[in-house]
Order: sequence, then structure tokens, then C-alpha cells
Amino acid sequence: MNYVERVLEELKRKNPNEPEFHQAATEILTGLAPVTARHPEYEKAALLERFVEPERVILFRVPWTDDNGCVHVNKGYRVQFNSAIGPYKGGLRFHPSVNLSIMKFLGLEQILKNSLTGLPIGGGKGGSDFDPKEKSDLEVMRFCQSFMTELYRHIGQDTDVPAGDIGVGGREIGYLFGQYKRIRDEHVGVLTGRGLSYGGSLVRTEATGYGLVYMAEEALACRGDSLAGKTAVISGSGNVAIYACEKAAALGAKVVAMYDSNGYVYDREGIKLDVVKRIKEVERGRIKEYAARVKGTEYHEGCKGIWTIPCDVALPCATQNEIDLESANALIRNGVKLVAEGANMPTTLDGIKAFQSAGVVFLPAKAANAGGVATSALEMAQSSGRMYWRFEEVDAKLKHIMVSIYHNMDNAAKEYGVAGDFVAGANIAGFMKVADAMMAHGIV
Ligand code: NDP
Ligand code: 2IT
Repeated sequence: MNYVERVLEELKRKNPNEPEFHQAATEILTGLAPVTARHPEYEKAALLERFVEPERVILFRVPWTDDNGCVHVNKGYRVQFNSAIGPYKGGLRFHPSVNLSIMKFLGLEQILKNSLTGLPIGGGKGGSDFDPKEKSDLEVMRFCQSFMTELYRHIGQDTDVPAGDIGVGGREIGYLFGQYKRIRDEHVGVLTGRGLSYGGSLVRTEATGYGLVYMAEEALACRGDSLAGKTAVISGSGNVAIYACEKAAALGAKVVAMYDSNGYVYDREGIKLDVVKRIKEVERGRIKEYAARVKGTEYHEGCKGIWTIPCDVALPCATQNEIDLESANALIRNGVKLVAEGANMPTTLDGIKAFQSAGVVFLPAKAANAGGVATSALEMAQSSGRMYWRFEEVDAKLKHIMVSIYHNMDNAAKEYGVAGDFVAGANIAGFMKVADAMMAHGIV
């Protein structure tokens, strides 16, 4: 058994019942095997064992009262995974499925993603099993205030800087920031994704979706191709999906389908994004409404069918494991050329293998969706400098970062003899900097 296999086996034994964490660790560590073979000093320093163990996990009670006076209790989490290259950085997810396994998979991914951005940010993730759907603004506010009343003591602009993720957008960040400021009496960049009137950065809202498409365009450009004239399918209809759709359409692609957790809409003429934005961003409604408002479009209950729609480009932008082997095979049969992951770990391990064996250009989440956290780091820089950059400036930096990440992972894959395997390339390129810092810090 080699070093990587031994660490993986131990990890599964020590952390039973954490399937998402096992899945992410398997993908990452398998890709790192050529690195540990070249660097025997890592095994001596138990580097991988330390890398897969969070520095700290905080688990807390979040009590809150609904509009009818009923008391509810949710779980709150913050996984402070790795601070070797900078303060912990990563989003907060509010979704009923949230548990320790999901927090740890997201935190582990975040370490390497943040390293890939080239900016000084460590990896963390947090959230709650609270479901913001169909809650009033006041209920969401009371929940966020209660959540921050515990979280504030663990975070700080130089310690740990949370942001949004599923179920946490501008509204939630506003309530969380308001409570932090009230308790600490400090107006600092302790959260990113803040509103533009109180320290937020231009382009942060659009960043993950735009960044995803910038990387997809670069990958196609390197193959003498482009998004112009391509048909695209995008899953989800939240923050990442909406701005991926906006940029893909701006570059000449036709996005024909999107979904939410109830079902998908198929619009052969191309999704009218203004309608989606109104339904999702303004009304907080369901995607089903789209078919009622735009003539000639179809609505189908359930999510899986979206992957049977013929397309050149697939951008999964909703949640983990939304593309399994069956869906990957359906996409391949229909001629998909490029898959870029906007969501975190949206493709199962066997789905990834299928895409790669079929020669599909597969851009993994930790590289392809890094534009969000990269722009968060740009927000942090603006906060510490007490200044704002123009939209064009931030957008240009974002684009530059996405193109650099693409080439860094491409080069890392080539250097370690796995050319074209961007999954391994992203893991290797992200890991090298973290490994170097951890080695420099001694056994800590
Ligand atoms: P949002 O909450 O804005 O949107 C999430 C979308 O995904 C919604 O359409 C939601 O549908 C759908 N969805 C969520 N869970 C499920 C599920 N179990 N089954 C089917 N559909 C589901 O979140 P974001 O757009 O911010 O995040 C989407 C993905 O992108 C996540 O994987 C996140 O980790 C990742 N990501 C986000 C970044 C960011 O900056 N926001 C940065 C990098 C990655 P419904 O409303 O019905 O629940
Ligand atoms: O998964 C992610 O990278 C995010 N949810 C964004 C994290 C951040 O700190 O901006």
C-alpha cells in the first residue's frame, strides 16, 4: 500500500459516515500520488495526515424564534481547515442537508481552490442546516443574528473571513455583518460578498459565474474553438448559474436549460435571463414560473432529465453529485465537448472518469469556480486599503486569475506526466504551495 492509499484508508476509518468527505479526499489524494512519490520528505513529516485533518472544527447551537413565536434550534458549523497560506476563507451554506461531512468536503476543496487563486487565503467552510426557503425576511434576520452571536468570537479579518454559498446571498451577509459590527464595534472586512454601500466589491456578485465562463472560453481558445454558437445547459438558477448564463450568452453561447431543486425549464430559443433574474432574485420564486411566463418553453418536474438535453457545453452550477455516471453518459452520447464545474463536486468520481475517457474537456470545480473566492480576496484587499476599484478593474483581475489558473493546472498536469488531466493538475498545482508553507512552519 503506498502513502496515499494508507492515508485514505486511515481517513475513512477515523471519519466513518462522512461519504462526501471521503469522496473529496479520494479525488484529491489520488491526484497527489505522483507528488508524494517525488517528495518522500512529505511522508516523513506526516504532511498528508495533517493536510486532511481540520485545524479546528466549531459546532454550535443556533436557537431562533419564528414569526409565530415558535422556538427552533439549528446546528451551526465552522470548519477552520487550513491556515498555512493565509487566514481561513470560505463560504457559509444554509441548507437542510448540511452536516459535518458536507462541511468537511467543502473545506478540504476550499484549501486547494484558494491556493490556486494565487492569493494569500487559507481554507475554511461553515453553515447551518437552517432552510431559508419560505422564511420571512425577519425570520432570516433573527436566525442570522443568532448564528453570528456565536460565530463572531471565532472569526476576524485576519483570522477567518466567511462569505456566501448555497442559501447565503446578499441578504444574509447583510444581517450577519450587521450583527458582527454591533457586537464587536468594528467596521472591517470580516465577511465578503458585502453590499456595495458597506464595503463590498464590484463584480463579487457576478464573479463565480463569470469566472467559470472565462475559464471555459480559455480552454476552448487553446483548442482553436470558442463559446460562440455553442449550445449550453446550466443546472441551478441561483447566484452561480445566473451569472454563468449571463457571461456565456454575452460570449455568443445559447443557454437552453436551467433548473431549481423542483424541476427544469427547456427553452430552445435560449433562456431569457431577465425573466429568471426577476423570478429568482426579486421574487424568490420557483423556476417553474418561467414556463408560465415565456411561451413555447417546457417545464419538467425533477432535475435529472436536464442532462439528457443535447448540448456542447454543460455547466453544473447547483450542488454536489448532481451528475452521476448515467447523466455523464447521456451527455457524452449527445456530444458534449466541455464540462466546467460551477458547483462544488457536482460530478461523481465515476462520472469524472467517464468524461475524461471520452475526451471531454473537464474543468474541475476547485479551478473552474475559484473566481468567487478570488474576488472575495480582492474585496479583502480593497477593505484593508479602505478603497474601491472600478468594475472594469476587478473584472480584468478576475479574468487574468481564471486564465492563469487554467494554465497553472495544465502545466502541473504536464509536469507530473498526466497531461490533459485537469483534476490531477488542479490538485497538484493547488497543493504545492500549501505543502511548501506547511513544511516551512514545522510540525504544527
Ligand atoms: P444559490 O443558493 O444561489 O443557488 C443554488 C441553486 O442550486 C438553486 O437553484 C437551488 O435550487 C439549487 N440547488 C441547491 N441544492 C440543490 C439540490 N440538493 N438539488 C437540486 N438543486 C439544488 O447558491 P450558489 O449559486 O451560490 O451556489 C451553487 C453552487 O456553487 C454550490 O455548489 C456552491 O458551493 C458553489 N459555489 C458558489 C460560489 C459563490 O460564490 N456563491 C463560489 C464557488 C462555488 P433551490 O432554490 O430549489 O434549492
Ligand atoms: O465555494 C466557494 O468558493 C464559495 N462559496 C465562495 C467562498 C468565498 O469566500 O468567497
